[in-house]
Amino acid sequence: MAVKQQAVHALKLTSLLLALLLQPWRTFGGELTWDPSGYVLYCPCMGRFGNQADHFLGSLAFAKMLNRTLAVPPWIVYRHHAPPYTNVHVPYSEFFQLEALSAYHRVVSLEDFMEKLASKHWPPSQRTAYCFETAAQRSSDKKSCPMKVSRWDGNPFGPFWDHVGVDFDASVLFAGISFSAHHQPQWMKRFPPSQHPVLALPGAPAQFPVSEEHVSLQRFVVWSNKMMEEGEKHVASLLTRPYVGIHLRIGVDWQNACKMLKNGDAGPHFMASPQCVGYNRQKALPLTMSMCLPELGEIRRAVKLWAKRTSARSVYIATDSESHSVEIEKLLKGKVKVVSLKPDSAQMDLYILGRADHFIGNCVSSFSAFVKRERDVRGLPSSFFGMDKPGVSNPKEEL
Ligand SMILES: Nc1nc2c(ncn2[C@@H]2O[C@H](COP(=O)(O)OP(=O)(O)O)[C@@H](O)[C@H]2O)c(=O)[nH]1
Ligand SMILES: *[C@@H]1O[C@H](CO)[C@@H](O)[C@H](O)[C@H]1NC(C)=O
Ligand SMILES: [Mg+2]
Repeated sequence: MAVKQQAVHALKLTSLLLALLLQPWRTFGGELTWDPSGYVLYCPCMGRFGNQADHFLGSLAFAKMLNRTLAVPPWIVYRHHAPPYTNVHVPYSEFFQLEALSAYHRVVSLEDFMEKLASKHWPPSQRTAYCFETAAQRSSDKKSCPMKVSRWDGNPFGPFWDHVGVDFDASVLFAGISFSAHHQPQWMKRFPPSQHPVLALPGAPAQFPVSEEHVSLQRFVVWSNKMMEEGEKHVASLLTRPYVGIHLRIGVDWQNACKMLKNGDAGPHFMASPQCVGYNRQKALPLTMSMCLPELGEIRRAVKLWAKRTSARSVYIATDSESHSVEIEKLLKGKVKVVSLKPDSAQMDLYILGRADHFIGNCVSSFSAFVKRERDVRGLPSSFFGMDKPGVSNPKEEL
């Protein structure tokens, strides 16, 4: 035990040292120095956690492509149904290790950027926003980037920049350029860091869902020690291995979303679905209703199959609404412990699903996609409702 702990310590120390060495602009006192290659700032203003995480991976790649330090934004958590009934801005490092990102590229938390660098190097009155001409169409003068307003009511844009303490003084518009690697030279030419040190954007410089080439960046997203400790405590006290983790994305908003598929208004590429039907549009597998919105019958079928295949001793249910735990318990004849924690923070569900011996996710959900990517990094098996083998259609039952 002591030896193991020492090893863990040594590992932590090594990674800390590595992180420090990989950040030459960060002195050993922890003081930040200005990066002459510039910064990328953005608001994770689209969607909830899963969407923000997809966007984060693309933004990380974008910053690296431009050789700019990424100012890592806090996560926006919407708390409209529980106190404090407003958006909460949770620092990246609450959930994940900021240092672990440094193995890929230079980062600083947006909070540190503001606190330690902005007053000197990006002072008020010199804060320029950058956006697509089309985005500026949303503003009243059609020439300003919509940093704090949106078509709707300004949420989450305004609260985000207010939280960070930023007002924008000017806008630079662009067009005919995209965030893909293809346009790297244009970005460098158009926005040299000497003249445009801080590229502050209204949204993530990335695609949703995450593009295929950036999926593997998930390996740099490492849970914080606090999350790991708490998560392991839950796993140890609630669950017996092997356990199957399932993600039920079945709430009202999802039922409405999946109606688009039912009505034929959505093709096989629908939200996070490339993760299971394949990224190639021409070759994409069919996306069935039971993959989008599994009915109780499909939930039972898949849980029974994987509980049997893995000789599961427990099942962990993460859900956006109902857990169906009574039905699942009955299905497994009381021999398998069925647990649904319904944690206050959705990230705890993600953690526990990530550590399961088998995971059954929802192909269309970016919340499930986070878990799937993390498990792929660790070589752990996953399947989806309606698709037992990722990338292979189930034998026909419906369409
Ligand atoms: N705790 C918990 N929250 C969930 C679960 N499924 C969905 N949610 C909530 O619903 C949100 C869904 O939005 P998002 O993360 O963008 O994923 P997507 O809409 O499924 O692609 C999550 O961020 C959570 O806040 C779940 O299994 N457990
Ligand atoms: C990238 O940025 C770093 C940090 O500012 C700098 O040292 C390095 O020379 C830059 N690389 C290139 C190719 O410009
Ligand atoms: Mg969503």
